[in-house]
Amino acid sequence: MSRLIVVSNRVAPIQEGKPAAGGLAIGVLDALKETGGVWFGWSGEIVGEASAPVIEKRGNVTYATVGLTRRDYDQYYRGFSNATLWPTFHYRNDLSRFDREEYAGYARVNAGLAAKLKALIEPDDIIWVHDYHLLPFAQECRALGIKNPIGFFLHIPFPVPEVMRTVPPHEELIQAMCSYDIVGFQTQADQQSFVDYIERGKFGHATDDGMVQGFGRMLKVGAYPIGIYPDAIAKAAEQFSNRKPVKSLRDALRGRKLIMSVDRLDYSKGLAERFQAFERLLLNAPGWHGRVSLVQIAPPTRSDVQTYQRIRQNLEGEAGRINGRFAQLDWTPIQYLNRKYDRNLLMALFRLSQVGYVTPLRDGMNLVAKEYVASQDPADPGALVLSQFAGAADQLPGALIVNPFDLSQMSEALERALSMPLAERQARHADMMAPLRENNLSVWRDSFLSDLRSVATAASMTQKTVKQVAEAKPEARSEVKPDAKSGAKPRPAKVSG
Ligand code: ADQ
Repeated sequence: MSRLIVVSNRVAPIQEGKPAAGGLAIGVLDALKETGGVWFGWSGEIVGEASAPVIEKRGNVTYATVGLTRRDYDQYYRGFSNATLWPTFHYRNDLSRFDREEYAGYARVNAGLAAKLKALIEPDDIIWVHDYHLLPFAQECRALGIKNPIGFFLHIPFPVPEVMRTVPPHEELIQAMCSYDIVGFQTQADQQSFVDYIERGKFGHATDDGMVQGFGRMLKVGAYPIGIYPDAIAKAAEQFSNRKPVKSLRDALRGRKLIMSVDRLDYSKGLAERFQAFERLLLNAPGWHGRVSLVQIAPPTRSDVQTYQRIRQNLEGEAGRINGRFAQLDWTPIQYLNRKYDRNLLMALFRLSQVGYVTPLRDGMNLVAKEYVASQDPADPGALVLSQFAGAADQLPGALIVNPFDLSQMSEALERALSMPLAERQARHADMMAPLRENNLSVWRDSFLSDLRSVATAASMTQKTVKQVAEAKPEARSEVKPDAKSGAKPRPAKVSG
C-alpha cells in the first residue's frame, strides 16, 4: 500500500508510552504506523530564521518538523489563521479582523511548507492535509509540480456563503481548496455550505455522485464525522476513578451533584453563556443551592491573540460574580480551573459527574461530548446537555439538545438532567454508545483514506489510459490540456467510493 503523508499545522509531540494527545493524533498515528509514512508540520518552535525540516524517524514513521520565524508565526498562525479564519468559520465575524500583510504571510508560509514537503515525498505517496491553517496548501503543491493525490479535512465548521464572503480573499481561498482531490467536512451541513458557495457564486456545481466541479477542477466532497474509541475511554475512566484527584473531588462534593465541563478556553465554546444559564438555575430553583456544583476546566490557548485575553478576563469576572452572589461558607457553586489535565483523569472526572455540560456556540464536532458519554458507568450514567451547534449533536440522539443562546432553555435542561430517572439515563446512554462504537475513530480515518486511495487509483488509471491513447494516436496528446488555473491535469469525472 502507498505511504501516507500527513500534513498538519502542529505535529503532535508523540512520546511512546505517554498518554497520547487529542483524537487527531491518535487516529492519524495508527494510520501512519500501518503503511509507514511522514508526519510533516510545525514543531511549535519560533526560530531565528527558516531552515530545513528536522527529521526524526521512529519505526516506520518519520516526523519532519519545521520552526516558524516570528514574522511567520505572527502573520500565518496568530494572524490570518486565528484572528481571521477561526472566528469567521465559527460565525464570529464580529471578532474577525483582516490584514493584507497577514494574509500574504499565510500564503507565504503555505508555499514555503509545500516546498519543504516536496523533498520528502515519493511518487506513490498519498497526502492528507488537516485544517484551516492549510487551505491553500494543495494549490501550492500543484504549482510545484506535485502530482500525488492530496486530501483535506476541515476540523472546524465551514460557514454559510454569506459569512464566508466576509473574509476578503474568500474567492481565492475556495479556489485554492478546489486544488485538493478530496475535501472532507465534519457534517453534511458544512459540506452543503461549501457546495452552496461554489454553486451560488457560479464557480461550478455538484454532481449526483458526491463530486464537485469547482473552478475548473473536479474534486470529491464528503462528510466524515470524527469519532473516538469509546471502549478504550470507558476502560480508562473506570481505571482512573481511584486516582487521588478524583477521590479528593468526590470527598469535597460530600454527596452534592456534579456538573462537568471541559473545553479549551475559546470564545466559540460558549463558556459565559454556560455560566449564566447555571446562574439562572440557581435563581429559579433555589432548592439546588448547596446541592450542586459546576466544575469548569478550561486551559488557556492562543493567549497571545487579543480576543483570547478578553474572554479570559470576562470569564474570571463571571465566575467570581456568580460565586459571590450564591456561595455559602461550605459551598462554591462554580469551580473554574484554568489548567490542563491528564486525559485519563478527565475521563474519570466525567464518570464521577451526574451531568456533562457541553454547550459551544459553534463547534466542528466537539470530542468532549463524545468522551463524556463513553466515560459513563452504564449502570448509573450521567446525562448530557449538548448544544445544537456542535457537530456531535447529529450523532448523539440521547443528549438533551439545547440552543446555547437560550439561557432559560439551558437552565431547564440542566434541571431536567440533574433530576433524570435512572431508567431514562440508561436508555439515553445506550442510544448514544451504539453510534459512538459504529462511527469510531478508525471508521473516520479509514473512510477518508479509502476515498483518497480511490481517487489515487482512478487518477493513475486515467493517466495510464491517456498514456496508451497518446502512444497509439500521437494527435490525441492535444486532448490532455493542463487546467488553466491550477496547472494540474484534469481529474477523472467520476470516482467510486
Ligand atoms: P477542539 O476545539 O480542541 O478541536 P474538541 O473536539 O472538544 O475541541 O477536542 C478537545 C480535546 O482536548 C478533547 O479530546 C479533550 O478531552 C481535550 N481537552 C480539552 N480540555 C482539556 C484539558 N483541560 N486537559 C486535557 N485535555 C483537554 C477541534 C475542533 C473540534 C473537533 C476537533 C477534532 O474545534 O470541533 O471536534 O478539532 O476534529
